[in-house]
This record gives sequence, structure tokens and C-alpha cells, in this order.
Amino acid sequence: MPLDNLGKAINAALRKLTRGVVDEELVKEICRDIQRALLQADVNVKLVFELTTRIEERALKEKLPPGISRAEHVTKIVYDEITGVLGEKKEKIQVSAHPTKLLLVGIQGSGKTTTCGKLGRFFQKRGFKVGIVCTDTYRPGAFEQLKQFSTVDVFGDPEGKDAIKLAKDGVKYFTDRKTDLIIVDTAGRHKEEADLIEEMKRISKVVDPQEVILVIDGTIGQQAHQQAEAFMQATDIGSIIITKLDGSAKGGGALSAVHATGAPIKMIGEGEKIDALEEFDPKRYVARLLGLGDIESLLSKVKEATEHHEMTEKDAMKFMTGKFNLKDMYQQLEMVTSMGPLQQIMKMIPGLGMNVPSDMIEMSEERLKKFKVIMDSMTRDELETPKKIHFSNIKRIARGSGTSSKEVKGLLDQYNMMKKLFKQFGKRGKKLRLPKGFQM
Ligand SMILES: Nc1nc2c(ncn2[C@@H]2O[C@H](COP(=O)(O)OP(=O)(O)O)[C@@H](O)[C@H]2O)c(=O)[nH]1
Ligand SMILES: [Mg+2]
Repeated sequence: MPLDNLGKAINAALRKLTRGVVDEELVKEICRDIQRALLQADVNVKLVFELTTRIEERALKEKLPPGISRAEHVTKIVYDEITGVLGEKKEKIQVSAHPTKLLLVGIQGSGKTTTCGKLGRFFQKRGFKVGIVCTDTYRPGAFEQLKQFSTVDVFGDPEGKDAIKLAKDGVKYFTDRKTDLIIVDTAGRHKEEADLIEEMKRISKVVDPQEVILVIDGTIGQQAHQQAEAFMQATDIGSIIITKLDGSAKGGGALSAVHATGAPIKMIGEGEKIDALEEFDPKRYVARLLGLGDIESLLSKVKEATEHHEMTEKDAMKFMTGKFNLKDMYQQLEMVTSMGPLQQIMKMIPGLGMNVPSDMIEMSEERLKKFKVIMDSMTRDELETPKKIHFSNIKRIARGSGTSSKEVKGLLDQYNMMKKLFKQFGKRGKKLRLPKGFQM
């Protein structure tokens, strides 16, 4: 996996989420870890700070969808934001015209010739008839290099001096042979950028490609931004392939910098071998990079939960009739801090909203946090059927959550009181009596 170090560092940061309570301090710590990892991968400083500020803000302020743990939520936010700097969509090189012609450009050593061979192999494996045209008249042995490396037909002339003529002849040669895909390799050896651009334009004119692909060496990190922009100004760059992402510490910088130019990164090179090329799918790439095995199911879980975020009447009924368990209470308490659904329930009961002072149903952050820690140490069965929690369970829960038996009992008392209170709410018309000792 390319960008191994970046992936490992962010993954290690995310693993801290399983350590215990996900509070402000932990979120900040994780953001700092991510910051460090991204800076080491040569991602632009401004981008890194914008990104981590957004992660922190969202992680601390966003409403937690019901049924989603704080840890899952933070993971999803980190995934979202990092995907955002690499692009959302997967864009592919299409072989639809007959023949489809691709022109590869880029500075010397960026990996053009290698990538031509890899692309040939990639599309050959998918059933296309592919040919490569070598127009490099500068580098001795360029034609031989390509012929040896490639698994498809290569057109060229080791003695040739005229790159434009080679391009023209090569395209004709393969067109005559009913080739589906013609890939044209260029030299890009010039020291003078102006000369290189001039030759590129002339070759482009005779080849008339469906797509001009810029090949960029990923090891240059965020400098890739300038390079991409310079080429984009000079020619009609359709897409970008970033090479040498295997083992390059700066690959993250190159990927994010190129994405920032607006040109789609369609493929990435991850090694010297002919098969080391893959289509770039930002979402899958980030999921793999962060070691998020099942991000899809997490995403759909969050989506579903968000869609049902507002408290339903059914939920309200559960509370009004006192038929709620600790799990329901936990979810409600989570929401209380952000939107106060308890108040919402109150409003659903005519004439009641007025009677209950709002501070009575607002729980302090501190207590809420403690409750959550305690509930995290309960089994599912206990959360669903709190009646079953006996003294021995209380001791275990206290140990597991690093609290005292008294605190666990405090939570259970609170639960029972809420139950009682809500049962009373349910019996409309009756005068409301708050249970003795009710407080939050
Ligand atoms: N590790 C690694 N090396 C690569 C990759 N792509 C190209 N190279 C190497 O980079 C060097 C220059 O590649 P070449 O294709 O000749 O670049 P060109 O001058 O743009 O045609 C060669 O030694 C390649 O083996 C890649 O994805 N990973
Ligand atoms: Mg070359």
C-alpha cells in the first residue's frame, strides 16, 4: 500500500477513539496527530490547518445521530474531510472512440514511458487491442526500453530524429491495424520549458488525442501543484497520473496538491513493475489508507441515522409511557446537549411545557459524560433491560468504567426517576408531581 506511513499514523490516531470517552481533549489530541501525519506527508500547511480545524469543529459541534457512537462519528468526519481533499469522484480513462488516442506528457523522469507500458497492459487485460508510439528521439535506447517493458506492440525508430513525424507515422500504423487504443509517449527532455511545451503542442496537433495525460512524479510532494498548473496553462491537460506513490513519504502532498488544481487524478503508479498502476478512486483509497475496512456500512448507518434524527412520535410515546430503556435514555441524553429533544417531548404534551422549568431537564455536560462512560461499560442486555442489573453487575460496571458503585447506582436512580416522571407526563390531565429528588 502506498503512503503507508501516512495511513498508519492516521489509523493510530483514530484507534485512540476506542480508548474511552471521546471528549474534547481526545478530539484535539487526535487532530494534532492527524496534523502531524499530514505535514509529514508534505500536504500544504494551510490545507492541513483548514482540514484539522474543520475536523475538530465538526467532531465537537455536530449533532450525534442516534445509534452512532461518538467514535464512529469522529471516524466518519475524518474520512469525509480527508476524502474531500483528494476528490469525491472516481474518474476513469475511457476507451470509447475508435481508435482512442492518449498523449502522455510530463517532465523527464516523471515516469511517462513506464506509465505508457503500464497503461498498455492495463487496457490489454481488459480486452482492448493496444499500441504504443515512442516519439522520444532524445534518450538513447528509449525505444528499446519501451519495447522490453511493454506487453503490447510498440511503434518507433531507434534512428529516428523527428518526433512529430514519428507521432504521425505511429498513429497511422496502429489506426491501419484496427487498434482500439493508441498511447503516445513523448520525450520531455528539454531543459527549456518553452521548447518542451512547443514540441508538445506540435505532437498534440498531429496526434489529435482524446485525452492529454500529464504524468507527475509523486515524490515531489506539494510542488506537484505548480507543475500541474504550468502544464495546464500550456496545454489542454485532461487528466493526471501520479507515479511513484510506493514508498514515497510525500505522496499525500502530491495527491492533495494536484486535486487542488481541479484536474482529475485518474490513475496512480505504485511501483516499477508493469502491473503497478491502478485507477484512482478517492473514497476507496482513503478508506484503505486509513484502514477503515467497512466504511460503506458505517456511512450508510450514519446516513440512515441522520435521516431519522428528529425525534419521532413513536420515540416520544416511548418516553411518555415510561417504556424506555437505558439505551433510549443514552440516545436522548446525547441529543439533549445539542437540541434538547426532551423539551421537544414536553412540547408535545399540551399544557406541560409551561410547567417544567427548562433547567430541570437540561443535564450538565459533566454528568452526561459520566453517564456515558458508565453505560459504555454495560452489556447490551443491561442497556436494553435495566431491571436486570443487580448488585454484582453494578460492581462490575463500576470497575469497567472506572467509576464507583455509588455513581452507577446514581445513574440507575436517574433512569428510574425519569421513567416515573415520564409516566406521569403520559397521564395527561393529572397534575404533575415531580418525583422526590428529581434533578439533572
Ligand atoms: N518506484 C517507482 N518507480 C517508478 C514508477 N514509475 C516510474 N518509475 C521509475 O522512474 C524512472 C523514470 O521512469 P521513466 O518512465 O523512464 O520516466 P520518463 O522519463 O518520464 O519516461 C524509472 O526508473 C522507472 O522505473 C513508480 O510508480 N514507482
Ligand atoms: Mg521516457
